[in-house]
Amino acid sequence: MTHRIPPQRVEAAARLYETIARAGSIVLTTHLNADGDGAGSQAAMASWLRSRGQEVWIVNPTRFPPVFEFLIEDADWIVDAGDPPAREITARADLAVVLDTGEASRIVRVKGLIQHLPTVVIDHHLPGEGPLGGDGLRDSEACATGELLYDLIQHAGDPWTNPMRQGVYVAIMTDTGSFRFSNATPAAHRIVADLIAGGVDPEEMFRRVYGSSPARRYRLLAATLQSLEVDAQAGIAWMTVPSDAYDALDSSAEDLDGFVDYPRNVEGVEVGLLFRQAYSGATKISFRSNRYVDVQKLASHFGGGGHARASGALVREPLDTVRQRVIEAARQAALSERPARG
Ligand SMILES: [Mn+2]
Repeated sequence: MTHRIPPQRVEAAARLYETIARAGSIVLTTHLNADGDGAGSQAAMASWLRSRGQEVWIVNPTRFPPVFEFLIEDADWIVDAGDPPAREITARADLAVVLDTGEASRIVRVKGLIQHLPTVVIDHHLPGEGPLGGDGLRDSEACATGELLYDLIQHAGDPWTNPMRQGVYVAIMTDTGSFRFSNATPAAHRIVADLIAGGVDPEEMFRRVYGSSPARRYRLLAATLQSLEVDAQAGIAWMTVPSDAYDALDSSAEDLDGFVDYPRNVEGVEVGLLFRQAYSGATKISFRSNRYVDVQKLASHFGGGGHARASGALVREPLDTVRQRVIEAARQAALSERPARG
């Protein structure tokens, strides 16, 4: 049983493919602090388009995460948005493809670089408040952006190479929490089965992504776990990343990957929250839920968004003032959305 493009995506995939096929030079971008889905999808898409003889560049708002660099066939394809070549490349490109977000606010400084270009979006997030225009392939039913990219490449009928398979595999592996979350759908497993049959080594992918954390990540986790608080009555738990430890350890955003799962996984907890000071005067919040609270809705009250079980927000207010309001909103949501027993 192989995966087939869901009927609701066929038309969009066909249109998007026509647009992409016409472009000689293409810029790929994703949201700030690229995760495995954003970075893996970019890696796969870059390999795919290069194999077709098209010119492709990856220009992200923040540094391409080193942990996913092994997925990129040629390091020269990555161009820093702040460097002069980014300006030249985007000036003469024909098309911009935004992956794993549809929000202008999440590609920050890349927005200015690509605003003169026709832009398409490949994304599986629910639409937020500042959607990017343009055609594309958007479906919040997809487990990951990598699933949509798989469909697009299948539609194109081009041969799969190993770098293409590995990028899509890592996209799906990371966004499904290594096939544990509710988005580990039959489609996700069918696609991954196909990728493994094609030569992807699951053990190697897992080790390269999760089995090579710098020691500072665990030291920061130890410091952050000290702050764990639980409201057992409401079923919420939260932690705060200590800024002093973050700075002292010379940490980066990718070190925090998975931290929010600790409060979420506390027995009896429905909503897990992670707070951190993003830069002076701004607070980053990660929201997770287990069964019934829609954290996309919760995050949208704070200008954020994402998915029903995993969302995020960046609030331009100091940590101490925003934290209490978020905890209170989460408490209300957990209590009011709790299903009646019976
Ligand atoms: Mn994603």
